[in-house]
Amino acid sequence: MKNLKSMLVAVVAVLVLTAPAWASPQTVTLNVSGMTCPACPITVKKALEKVPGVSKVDVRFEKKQVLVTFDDAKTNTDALVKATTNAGYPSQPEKATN
Ligand SMILES: [Cu+2]
Repeated sequence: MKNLKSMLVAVVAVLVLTAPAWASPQTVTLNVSGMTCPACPITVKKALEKVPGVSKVDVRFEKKQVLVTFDDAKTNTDALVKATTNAGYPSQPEKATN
């Protein structure tokens, strides 16, 4: 019985120590200087929405910015930048996340 109890304690300790950080939604602002006409944001938005983990894309065309909300367990800022770049719109994160 004593062994079982200490084993349980050990298992719980391992779970606590190795549990992955819970996924939390992150928002990043991407500066997309190539959005020069009102049709551009549609392309950028579609490219970002295709990235797994992206839950919201909010284009601020007048500021040439895109606000992207994503699950940081599934994707990251680099992947978002790549997605817009591959669509023909290189972007830069306004500030680094994590
Ligand atoms: Cu355009």
